[in-house]
Amino acid sequence: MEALKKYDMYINGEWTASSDGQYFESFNPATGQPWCYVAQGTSEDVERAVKAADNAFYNKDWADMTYTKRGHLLRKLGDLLSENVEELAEFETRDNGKLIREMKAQLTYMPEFFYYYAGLADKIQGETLPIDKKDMFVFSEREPLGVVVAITPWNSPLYLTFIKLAPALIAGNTIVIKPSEHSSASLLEFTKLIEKAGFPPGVVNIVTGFGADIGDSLTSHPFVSRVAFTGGEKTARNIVRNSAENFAQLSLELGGKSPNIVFDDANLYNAAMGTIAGIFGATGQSCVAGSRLFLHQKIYDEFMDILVSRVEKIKIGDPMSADSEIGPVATLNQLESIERYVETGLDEGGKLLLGGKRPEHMKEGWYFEPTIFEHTEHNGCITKEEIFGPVLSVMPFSEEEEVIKLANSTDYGLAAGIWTNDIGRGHRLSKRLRAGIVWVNTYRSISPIAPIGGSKLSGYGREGGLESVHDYTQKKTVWINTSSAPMSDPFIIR
Ligand code: TXE
Repeated sequence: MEALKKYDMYINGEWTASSDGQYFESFNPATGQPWCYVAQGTSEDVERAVKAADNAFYNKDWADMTYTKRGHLLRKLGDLLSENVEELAEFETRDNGKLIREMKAQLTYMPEFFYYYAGLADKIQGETLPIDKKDMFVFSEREPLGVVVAITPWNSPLYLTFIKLAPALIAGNTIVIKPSEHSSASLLEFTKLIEKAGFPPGVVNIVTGFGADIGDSLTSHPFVSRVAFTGGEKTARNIVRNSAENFAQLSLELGGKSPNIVFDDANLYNAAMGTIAGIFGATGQSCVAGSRLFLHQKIYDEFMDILVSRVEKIKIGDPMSADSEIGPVATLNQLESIERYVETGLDEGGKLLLGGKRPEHMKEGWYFEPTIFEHTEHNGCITKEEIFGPVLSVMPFSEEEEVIKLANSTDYGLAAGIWTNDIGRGHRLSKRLRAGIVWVNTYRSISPIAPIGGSKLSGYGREGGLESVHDYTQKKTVWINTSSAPMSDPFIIR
């Protein structure tokens, strides 16, 4: 049998094993079999990585680098990414089961994140202040925070790294990235491009391993100024608690239970495609998954015919095949959790219209059929909790006010979809829905220019867009006394 590929970590510009030389297996969800080994980081490795990032932050090779030059570096990284889309797509598909067609499309677009932030490099500027004191010249400038920690989940390892990495670096920070133990390989492959682009050693460090082993030492480390986290609620609570130790600033991008609302005047075909994109794209393992579908009762039957007839034709298969439309879920744990939710949905009296089980023709690997539940009321666990799998809950409504209330009756606040041809209604609802992202007549659209993030149990902070760069900086205010006159009374404020 062929030996499994082995990945080391990347600390201070060097590839390194963990301090105790341990590796763990990473699985291919399409086969359920291990396909590579990844270095199992320890607290000592965290210490090495954070110290390397801290040193690099003060080292002149990075600290004195002009913003323009940092922009060139980031652009170069974007170019290298463009040249390596095919290979990186394959690594991510093998490691987390995401469709190769989606990965190629995603990674073909991803260089835009680097180009966008590279373009902002020389616009990270301060202001002169119209100060109300005589003989004082006062200005502010934006400076980097220091060492940033990025913690990413398994569902979109590269994208969710890029959206943190690009603004953090362009602002002049250094970074330690901890990818998910379930999907570290694509980032480690991408790290070879970071190396090639020529970032000084220690500016980007990757520590791999289990969150339970190294998460605390990473997020509570006194040298860490900011933690950018995407993942689950339980981990987020832990990170918030740890921030009481080092007062690290946080951005938390957690899950959702996002509503997709279809009105009777909508283009039903597009709305059905948007519904499928929302809940069955990425096998439903998306923070913005449109897992609650609210259908106006006038078009309920017509819409369901369109939806169901397309979902029945969805091709479940090997994610490496270009024609597969649903691949496996990323972990066995996640698959079993989805199965438990389906059981609960049935126990609660939901009507299972489609799916609800592992597909018979895919015996190997962690596959699950696209699943649709119909509910007459918006209550019960599966209409409230994030399932993070291909499970859709459908509910009818008849009035605008009613659906706003239903859509907002969730502990989450990440995303929402509205399908209507009434432009006024589109605007009205966008305002009233409690969600950080609202899509009208589209779903799952992304861009580096448009921030993402949520409220309530979906977390806080935004990623992407201009403000994201500002989040990776802090303002410094500088006062210059332009007068040479003798100082007056030193015991009063000036
Ligand atoms: O996330 P975890 P899990 C949701 C989704 C899913 C649930 C749990 O509902 O079912 O969260 O997923 C690292 N300190 N989302 O358990 O554990 C971990 O190693 C520091 C939504 O996989 O939070 C990984 O790198 N870090 C979400 C990262 O946190 C720790 C995407 C995420 O893993 C840690 C994923 C600790 N104590 C899950 N423990 C989205 N917003 O897209 C773990 N980690």
